[in-house]
Amino acid sequence: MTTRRLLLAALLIVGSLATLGAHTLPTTPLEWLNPRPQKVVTTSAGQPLLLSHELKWQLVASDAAAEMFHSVVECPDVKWTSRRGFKVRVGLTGDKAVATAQAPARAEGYLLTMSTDGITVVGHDTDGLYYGLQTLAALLRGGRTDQGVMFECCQIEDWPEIAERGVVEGFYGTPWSHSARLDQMDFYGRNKLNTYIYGPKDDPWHRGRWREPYPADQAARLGELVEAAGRNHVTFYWAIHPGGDIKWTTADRDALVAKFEQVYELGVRAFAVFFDDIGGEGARADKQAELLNFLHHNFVATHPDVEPLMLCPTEYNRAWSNDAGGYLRTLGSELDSNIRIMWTGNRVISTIDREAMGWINERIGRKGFVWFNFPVNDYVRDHLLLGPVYGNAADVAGEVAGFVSNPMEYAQASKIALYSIADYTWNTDTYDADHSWLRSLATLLPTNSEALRIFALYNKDMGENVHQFRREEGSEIEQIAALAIEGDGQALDALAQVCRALGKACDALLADTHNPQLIEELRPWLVQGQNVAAYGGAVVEWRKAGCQGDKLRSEVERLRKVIDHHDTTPELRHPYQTGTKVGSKVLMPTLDKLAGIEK
Ligand code: 14T
Repeated sequence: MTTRRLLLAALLIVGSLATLGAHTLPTTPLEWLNPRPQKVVTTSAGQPLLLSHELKWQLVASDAAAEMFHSVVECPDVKWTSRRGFKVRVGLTGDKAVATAQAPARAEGYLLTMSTDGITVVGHDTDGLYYGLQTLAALLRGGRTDQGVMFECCQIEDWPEIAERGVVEGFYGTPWSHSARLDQMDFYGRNKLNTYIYGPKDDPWHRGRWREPYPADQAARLGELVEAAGRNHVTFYWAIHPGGDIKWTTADRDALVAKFEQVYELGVRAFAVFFDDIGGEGARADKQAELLNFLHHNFVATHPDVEPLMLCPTEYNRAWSNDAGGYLRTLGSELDSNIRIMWTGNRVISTIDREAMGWINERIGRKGFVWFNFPVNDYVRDHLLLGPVYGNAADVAGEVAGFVSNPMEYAQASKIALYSIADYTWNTDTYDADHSWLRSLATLLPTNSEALRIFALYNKDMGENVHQFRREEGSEIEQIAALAIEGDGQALDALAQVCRALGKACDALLADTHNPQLIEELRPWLVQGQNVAAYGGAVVEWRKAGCQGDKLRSEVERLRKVIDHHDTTPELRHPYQTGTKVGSKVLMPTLDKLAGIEK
């Protein structure tokens, strides 16, 4: 290598390693808010004010608003008074408590002002008030100090860009546990997600045994879940998947209504019918439309508190639709206009843009309801999908009826993406995927956010798959990798450093106790991360020794076998997990190339 090239190499390496660590986390509670609000004006010029513990607060609110306030905003250190205190005014636009203050006139909108004179939270509607209080709660949590609460004087005007935002538990594999779901509901409330669609493929009473009522214990849990959803202003949709064996008879139709009635009795007020991944008789558009219209007239319309129906069609993405067959246009013209239709985009797994929505909306005569198949990993179960949520367009809010994400069977790990789904669906036009991702990691695991970030860098892409959906992974080490393969010593050192950082991150995460459930979910991949790190260290050592030394070589081969063994042997794997891959896009191929191992 010439001196110039060496210099260039050194610069590239320093640059790449710097971008590895180049991330700016917010410094103020306002900047930590998720989703990011539409409009924030600060009026204390970056100077936070202190509300000392000595100060007495006075809540000015109707009974209903006061109750909502206390259920959302914990104020453990606050002393309350009924007169002449620091005023916290809470109410809907037009309420006496908030005088002339007005929330933005949009569904779920709110206004929050914080100043030395007091705090005012105004909702355009009760959901808006709830979200205003969630924002206040986050600011108070973030500003808590020993002396009192620090806050910046500010005015926030906020509303969501997409009306229905959330999650469809719609994956194959082990359904989420009851406690995981309860925990999700709180997470949705805090992050302003308002929709949860219950449709795990492997709940027998959702799909295979859809005609049978839930047994008592399962029914009781469903009831608890609906209640938790309500507390968090989340609409709980219960989905049924009858298409596998449905006969278009009155008997089956009545069985469906009976099942809806049972679930209604448990508190469910929103229903969906899924016809995905089926063929044959169940897949007929005219029959599906007839059934849904029947349910609309004979169930939804007769229960005034039930939401419009939701349908997941059999042709739920463009690649699978047979335009000449007219399936989608039949649904479009025959389905009652109140019924929503789900759509995954141009393919089963795809990101959404205006063009994709234009295509479907024209066919179904309404705005499609997006079923976003990320971070679901049921088609690539050897991979975790912990990377940023990117690729959905900034200008689709007006073209979709709703936007829900299908997650991984790992409820905690899925929150990395769901945090950003909340951010994107609320503030679609200014969403910043990378920044949202960093905030997400730090919020999920404040005790070890940097370790989680480093680990996640090697758990983004899903590898080759039938859906041809890929994610960026490892671009920050690509230059180092190329130079190392050319034999550059500094690049080899840099690669060893990358591996050490990965190994340390896995060690730290395995020892973390902040979120044991998360660590349990990640465990097989954390152990594999340690294996990859050790292998990388040995490979570099062997290369730096000029590929000499039997002991170094046999260590390389031994450590490579450890990775293979861990990947292919189900000692430390979750049920249905097919393998354990880490760093499969760049890191492992690079190490294998350096080791002269063909995979
Ligand atoms: F209904 C849909 F919108 C949908 O996406 N259905 C399934 C879903 O349950 C699953 O989690 C997701 C990701 O694997 O994709 C759909 O399932 C498939 C897709 C296929 F292309 C199952 C088999 C396939 F061949």
